[in-house]
Amino acid sequence: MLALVAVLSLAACGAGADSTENSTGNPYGLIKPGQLRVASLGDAKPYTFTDANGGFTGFDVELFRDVAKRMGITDVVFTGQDFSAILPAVANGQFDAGVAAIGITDARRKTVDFSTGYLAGYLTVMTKKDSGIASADGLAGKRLGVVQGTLQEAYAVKNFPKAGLVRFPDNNAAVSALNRGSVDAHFLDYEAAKSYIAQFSLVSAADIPSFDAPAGFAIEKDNPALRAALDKALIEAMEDGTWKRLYEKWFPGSPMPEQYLPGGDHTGTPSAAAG
Ligand code: SNW
Repeated sequence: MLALVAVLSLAACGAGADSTENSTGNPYGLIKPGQLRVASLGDAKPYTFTDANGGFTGFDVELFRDVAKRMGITDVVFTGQDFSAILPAVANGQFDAGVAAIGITDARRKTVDFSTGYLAGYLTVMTKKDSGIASADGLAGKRLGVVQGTLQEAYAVKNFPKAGLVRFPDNNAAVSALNRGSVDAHFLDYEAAKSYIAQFSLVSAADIPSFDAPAGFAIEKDNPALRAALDKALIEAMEDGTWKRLYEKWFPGSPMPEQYLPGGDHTGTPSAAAG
């Protein structure tokens, strides 16, 4: 009897030690324990882009690194993809996360899960000063660039039926086409547009609210531990003012959605911010 008790307690110890090791070794089920592999974009300044040295930076990149650090992870590896490749690559487990101002929608939720939202803003129709396009109505009969797989593409298909859509793999290709006149306008995220507008003396013809699709970090489906850890860290970053500091650094002068500021309802539905 004593011997049996001894064997049982040894077995229990063994099992306990194993499961402790598993849960501390890779609690978030990452491809490589202790490392976050992220699919991102090299040309969506100031959200996610590569600097002169080829390193990834921008609001989303710095926010994600901050969130990862709160989870105890400093080894974060960003890889540039075409936008249309990011969600499929996350869905099939090639990356631990997708980070690129990716709006949370029900359609996308069919293939991936998302963290809570961390950014809500506008979709911008960007054009040349002399294009004659002064509003979304002016797009009738014009060629409009969109990046494949974006909300802009879906919005344009639905709402700009008279525009001729030209699909591009990335913003840089679309902006070159705009600058050389092979498209009349390009439809992209507001802050990225602001950056190209400053660089190439372009103008905005329309800013369309996209508050119903706040950006979130995309992760593979059915990984509640990773999702909960990202949400906890994101909410901490909002509450202690880190989100605000990064927002002011990367989007100077842009209105700030209140729910992401300290004391805000961090997981509430975003709405347009006052001034
Ligand atoms: O829906 C918006 C959100 O409100 C915020 O303004 C950040 O951008 C969005 O998530 C839309 N972003 C596009 C998309 O999700 C394009 C992303 C990209 O070009 N990187 O399709």
